[in-house]
Amino acid sequence: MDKIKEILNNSKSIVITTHKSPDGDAIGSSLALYHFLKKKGKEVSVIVPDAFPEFLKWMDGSSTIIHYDTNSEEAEKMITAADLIFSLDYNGLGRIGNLSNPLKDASAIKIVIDHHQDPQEFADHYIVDVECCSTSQLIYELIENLGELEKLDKVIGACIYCGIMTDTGSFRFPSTTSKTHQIIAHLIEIGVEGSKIHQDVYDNYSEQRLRLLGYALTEKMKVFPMHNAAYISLSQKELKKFSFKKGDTEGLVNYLLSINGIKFAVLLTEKEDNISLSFRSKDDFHVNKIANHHFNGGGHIYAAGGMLETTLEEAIKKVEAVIKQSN
Ligand SMILES: [Mn+2]
Repeated sequence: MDKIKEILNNSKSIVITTHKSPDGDAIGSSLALYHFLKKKGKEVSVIVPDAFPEFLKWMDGSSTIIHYDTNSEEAEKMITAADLIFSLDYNGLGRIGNLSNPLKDASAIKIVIDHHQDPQEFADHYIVDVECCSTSQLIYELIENLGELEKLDKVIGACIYCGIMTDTGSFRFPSTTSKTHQIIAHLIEIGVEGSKIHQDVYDNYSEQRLRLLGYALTEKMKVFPMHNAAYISLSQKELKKFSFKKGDTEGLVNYLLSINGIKFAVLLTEKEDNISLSFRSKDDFHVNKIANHHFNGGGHIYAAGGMLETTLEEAIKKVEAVIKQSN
């Protein structure tokens, strides 16, 4: 912490980066750190590899975020000029797409703050806690350990709340600890409106998104009670039928785990040129290794992702084979 303090004191121009398809924790932790560093008088910018969902745009500062895929020139200028770069909520350069190129070349000091397993070596300093529920909680703890909790205000608090809420499935995943609840309690004490944030994130489905959910559960869910597993697959054609927008399938895979006895859940989504897979599990069933061994991916013990460069049909076959052999 002394080292981090020293680095922060010596830095003027700071860039915060996070992973592709940024989620609530990625944007929440990035903007929380952004506002905190701004309060400390730093020049700060947040750079993301690509777009993030509409339901995160209520967060203060979200409109200042630079998107690398559509504004690489500006992003590269910031990265070259930075003396400190934070990597939040990702454990390897493979998670940030082409943004890895300018990052690799940057002369700035690099600090990773993350809760994913097996961080790769691409930074100078690591604040990694794989037991921690979210990177947003790690940002709170960073501010706490720096002895600067007095700088924590409603704006920073709302970003942290959002990150913790989304990464813990609204405070119910096993990674939710008493410390998590103590942090949330503190955020509520300083005026963060939890129920408002929950509404902003979860109660803003389009009609089409809710219909897509209904269709996926009624028509596309396959359950394997003998293997405690279930999956849903969605083709491009089906997604288009429901006017799919980024983020519309977020959380869909979790519904499968609400079936009695189901411990292993998979969502397969056909993208433009590959199949994206999302895995969830509980109890003694761990998905990070499965994602890694069979699906070119990885992640957390109970939540992971993968990618196959095959047809949707072949990907479904592979998932069924893995389901049948793994439990
Ligand atoms: Mn996270």
